[in-house]
Amino acid sequence: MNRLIAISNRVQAAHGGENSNRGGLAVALSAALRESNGIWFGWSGEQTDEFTGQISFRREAGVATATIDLEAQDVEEYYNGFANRTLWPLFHYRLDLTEIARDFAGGYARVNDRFAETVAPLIEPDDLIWVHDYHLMPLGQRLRERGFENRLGFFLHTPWPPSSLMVSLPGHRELVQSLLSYDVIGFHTDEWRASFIDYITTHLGADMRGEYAHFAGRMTRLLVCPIGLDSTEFMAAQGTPAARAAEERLITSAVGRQVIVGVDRLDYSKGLQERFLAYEQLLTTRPDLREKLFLLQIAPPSRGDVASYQQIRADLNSLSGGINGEFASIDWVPVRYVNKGYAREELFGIYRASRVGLVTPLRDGMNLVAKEYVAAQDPEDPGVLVLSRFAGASVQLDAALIINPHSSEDMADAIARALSMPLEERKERHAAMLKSVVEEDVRWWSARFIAALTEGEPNEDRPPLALASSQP
Ligand code: ADQ
Repeated sequence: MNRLIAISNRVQAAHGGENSNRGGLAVALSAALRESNGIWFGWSGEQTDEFTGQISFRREAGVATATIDLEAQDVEEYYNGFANRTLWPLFHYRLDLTEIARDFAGGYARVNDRFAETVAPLIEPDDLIWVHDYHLMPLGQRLRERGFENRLGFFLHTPWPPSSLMVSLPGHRELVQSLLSYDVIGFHTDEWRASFIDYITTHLGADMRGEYAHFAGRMTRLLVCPIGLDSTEFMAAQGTPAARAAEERLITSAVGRQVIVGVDRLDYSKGLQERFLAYEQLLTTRPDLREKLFLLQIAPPSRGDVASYQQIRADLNSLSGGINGEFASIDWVPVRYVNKGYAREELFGIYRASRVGLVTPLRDGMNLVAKEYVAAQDPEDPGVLVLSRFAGASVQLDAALIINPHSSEDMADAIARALSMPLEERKERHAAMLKSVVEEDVRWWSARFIAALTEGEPNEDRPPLALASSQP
């Protein structure tokens, strides 16, 4: 197999220590890279006074990494700015939180150039290059401009927004057009891919033939390829001392009460406020359930430099405080709200001890927590997953209780139903979901994407298409 060079904003090896708060990408990519003996290139997370392009090479958790430092202005404009304050909210359908600023766009272009310039000397002619996520959309084009004809793939970990939202972004045409420099673009679901196709056919005049977008003499394969869990590694936590200790600790402290668990990065896309409100609704309308359950919400802060994240933190503090103030008794706290991360084995134990897994984002590319919850259950006595229909995961995990997170009543009903679901139904639903989690795991995902990236013939061998008239 050709060597793989993965490029993403951050490089975080997948065996972080205690309290590591790793995104789904970190967990998934490390597994893919270890198998392909590749290099993972990205930002170190460190700042430097002046950009030098100096690369630090390391080996972390069996993965070769190559990282660069960025200037403070890069971090502010590209990362905190265009990535986290413009694209992230826009791609999660939150136009109300989307901040548009020319400095952000300028910083984004500059850092994508810096990435291209710095990674270029590492690239050999036969390398497959796999770029990840919304931080680095123009990188493929930047590499093409430097003469690289390698097979280039891009995977979008977030949703792709509807065209009516996308056009709110100044420079949207150039940005999307730059994506068509890749040979393969991967999406988690058909829905995100369909939105992308709608944009490129409507606004760029691209032409779809089967899975291929044809534009300006190039072809790009648009692949639906849902990311999976490293289920083998995650399920190996079963029976480890750390998993058992976490499970027992939670069960002991629950004193016979049912545990409803949520595990999320503290992010407005995850629907945490709505979740708390639904839980409040449940306690209000079902007084018989009070004292018989509690909600354990684990949500380590993320992107604390961005105001909207400070706001959500304040909102959740106030909501959880309000619910506890209203309903708690001397020996019952209805919401346990924990702002820290846990090691993978501990998370496994926490999921396993919980009768209900609440995964209720307002919008989520995939959501790996849903898959982790399923993987951690005891198949003989599994808990129930309550899952938002707006998470990409709901396509594969359709045996969950699928809810609309905007409706507190829907969600409260689903929690109540989950709590009283008969064992046979729980087992049936769980078995269907576990099959998908195990069969369509992270190895399946990366193998599918890499096969698509490897398979295609070089683009320059294809007859150029006369699309000039359909260009904007
Ligand atoms: P994220 O938005 O980060 O990823 P998600 O898929 O839910 O979301 O992954 C979160 C990961 O972080 C999970 O593996 C989870 O276990 C871990 N995590 C969360 N809270 C934790 C805690 N308290 N302690 C330890 N670990 C914790 C983006 C997209 C998603 C997409 C992934 C992968 O937004 O939609 O599923 O990329 O493509």
